[in-house]
Amino acid sequence: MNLSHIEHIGIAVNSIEEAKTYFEGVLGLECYAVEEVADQKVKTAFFKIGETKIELLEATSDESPVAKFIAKKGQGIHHIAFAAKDVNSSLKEAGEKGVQLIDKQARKGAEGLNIGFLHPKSTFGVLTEICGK
Ligand code: CMX
Repeated sequence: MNLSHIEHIGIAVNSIEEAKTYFEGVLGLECYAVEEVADQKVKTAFFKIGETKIELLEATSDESPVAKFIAKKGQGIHHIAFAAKDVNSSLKEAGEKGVQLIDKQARKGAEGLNIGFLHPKSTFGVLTEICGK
């Protein structure tokens, strides 16, 4: 699939403001962007460490996948995102290899990146995002 690195780890939280006290105040990571992704019904906050980002996810609606996740499992790691050179061809390859796709085609996510998800039922319980420019 031509993946280069872990682009980000998504963490579902009840409140970005509350969670910042740990990620900024204790870990010392700087929040460099806060962005609402209406399509995904989430507000996001980004922190960078090396090549990898931490993406805090706060639901903006009860219908948000993040609200459903927290209701079921509580706060915690929601997804892992891998950087790909070409998101659409990576999704196609995963589908051809039998992985259940949530997205057959990339859509626009936070930071203007192309994103597509693989279903956790076929990725050993880890919601997996493929993302790239
Ligand atoms: N990680 C692992 N498992 C998950 C999961 C997650 N993040 N979210 C849901 N599941 C599991 C549930 O626990 C449930 O398992 P069981 O059947 O064993 O109980 C199953 O998947 C179905 O869950 P559900 O609550 O009924 O939710 P849906 O089927 O309606 O949706 C999913 C699940 C993954 C298809 C949906 O959340 C989705 O499309 N996610 C991709 C988009 C997304 O998460 N966007 C937010 C982040 C966007 C961003 O980073 O910008």
